Amino acid sequence: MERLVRLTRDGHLRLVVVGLGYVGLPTATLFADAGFNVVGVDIKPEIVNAVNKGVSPINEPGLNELVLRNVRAGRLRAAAELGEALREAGAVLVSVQTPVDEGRRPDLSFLERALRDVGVGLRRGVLVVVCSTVPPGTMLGFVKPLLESLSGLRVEDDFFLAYAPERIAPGRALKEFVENPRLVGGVGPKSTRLAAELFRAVCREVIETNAPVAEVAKLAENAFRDVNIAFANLLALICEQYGVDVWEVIRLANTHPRVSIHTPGAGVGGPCLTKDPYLLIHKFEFKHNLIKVAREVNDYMPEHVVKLVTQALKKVGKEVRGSKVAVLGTAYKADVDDPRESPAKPIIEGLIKLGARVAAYDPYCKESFGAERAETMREALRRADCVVVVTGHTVFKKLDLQELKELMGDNPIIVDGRRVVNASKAEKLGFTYYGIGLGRLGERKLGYLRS
Ligand code: SAJ
Repeated sequence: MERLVRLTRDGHLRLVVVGLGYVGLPTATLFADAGFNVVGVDIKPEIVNAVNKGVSPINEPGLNELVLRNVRAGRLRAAAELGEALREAGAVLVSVQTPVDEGRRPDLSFLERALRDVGVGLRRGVLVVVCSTVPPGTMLGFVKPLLESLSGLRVEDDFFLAYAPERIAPGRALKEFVENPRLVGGVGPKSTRLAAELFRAVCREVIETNAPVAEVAKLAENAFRDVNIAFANLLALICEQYGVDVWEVIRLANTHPRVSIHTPGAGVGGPCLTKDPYLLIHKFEFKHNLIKVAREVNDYMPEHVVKLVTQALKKVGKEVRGSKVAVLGTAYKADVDDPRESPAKPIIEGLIKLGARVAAYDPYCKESFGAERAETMREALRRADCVVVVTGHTVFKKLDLQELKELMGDNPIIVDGRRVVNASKAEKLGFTYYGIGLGRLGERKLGYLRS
């Protein structure tokens, strides 16, 4: 044990990272950059080939340079199979996806597959760390017995096992990996100590706990954020009904020292917030399940955007069927290229289903979810009846309304899912403007005050 701690501290431990996705590749690369010899394993040959050429297959600021530097220095390489790398490894970090299935139940098949490979080749003294987000009870109830039965070894006596959930947001992954405190929960004290030592090599702060607590804490973070966004979205719907601007309401409410309301929008996307709340509650039976309702509120927002488009077109005497709708943004959040679980998908599909001709433009993301993909913003906007802002990319905050007006068709409409457009300026220029949390600008519905 002490020898392992020393090896870890000195960066002499050989590492294997299983899964080279949005989390695994930054993990492998940052450990390589800290001086460890790292082999990243992925079942996708295109990922393995790219990494071995020194190229990052994902678009994460700073990652490409870091991959190239460490591949060139011989500290980082990728492999399609675990076999040989595992024989030399002192620690294995598992970072594969843990999605939910159609019934929103955890799908641990990717994790199981990775762990089976690890389990059959596991040697004495090796540290296994699960970084994937997992449902409560997974480490003790699933991972530990699986590895013990496949290897014939006993945890804490023969090998070490810990849970160290990732907490990095795409777009800021490298910085957050280093700067965000890392939770490390072993299945026993030796495992916790060894895993904490390993992460101290890269992370500024490591917080030691146990695996069951770390499992729930990780899920609590994302469920907390999802519930908060749902509150903001619900408030937006309430404000639309009363004809007041939710942004103004939030700005004022947030001047209270104990209030900090999140930002409402066209929907909540990404691979984490859309499923982690379900991982947290999948075995929790409770009639008043706030976390589940919050998910439903957030999932409703794309449908609401489609309703606003329909309403706006009707207002100017047009039908959705046959109208051209330009969707700005297919990435799941601002300034990233990642389309996973993006609210743009249900919005585009909903509009197509109603017969709209949909053109999608995103400066970073290639996905168009069945819409016609426009290469330029001008192409998307040309003779469009309605433009819908779905993703809050910084470039969309600088839309030239005059140019928009010239490009679009008669009676142009803006449906602003991220409130990036100056509403009164748009109305002055002759747009019909609808915004999330505002509804139709100028349409004040304060009748309730008189009743
Ligand atoms: N969103 C809103 N309103 C807001 C904030 C976000 O509508 O006020 C939307 C975004 O547009 C996006 C979605 O929510 O569609 C999710 O974006 P996000 O920035 O909240 O989170 P992710 O999914 O990129 O990353 C989250 C982060 N978790 C927390 O902030 C608690 C990140 O730290 C985690 O590492 C990541 O999940 C993960 O992998 O679990």
